Amino acid sequence: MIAILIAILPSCLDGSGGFDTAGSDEEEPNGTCAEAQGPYEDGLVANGTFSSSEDQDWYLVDLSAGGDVEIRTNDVNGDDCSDADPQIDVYAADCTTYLGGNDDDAEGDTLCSGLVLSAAPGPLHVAVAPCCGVERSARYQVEVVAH
Ligand SMILES: [Ca+2]
Ligand SMILES: [Ca+2]
Repeated sequence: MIAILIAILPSCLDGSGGFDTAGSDEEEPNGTCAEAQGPYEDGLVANGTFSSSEDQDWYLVDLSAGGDVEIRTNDVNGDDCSDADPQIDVYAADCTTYLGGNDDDAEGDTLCSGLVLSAAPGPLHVAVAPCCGVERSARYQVEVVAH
């Protein structure tokens, strides 16, 4: 059993520094900006599940300082996010000002998503949803890190 666990561990690490299964669990309903769960401090790590192709999961992060903020999804399944194929979209405090988004990472080598944007201090809304309308039920992890 120990040997099996050791063999599995490396697959839990992704190219952006790995992940920690600690963190907040997603709680439905969270399908709109008004229902965003939080507020969380930056450094949020949240573990969620897409229950269908229509599932949107919104999170509210209250940034204590302005500057560069990285929002990314991590490969929790050891499959380069190919199961969840999560898309990230980021909105300002008013829920309508679009700040940026990403589907597959800029390097194109995984279906995990990630972006860095310059944000002012205050609320940031992060929507995570399965890309492209394909029916999915899959786990993902989203992380918001201020630099
Ligand atoms: Ca969900
Ligand atoms: Ca949801």
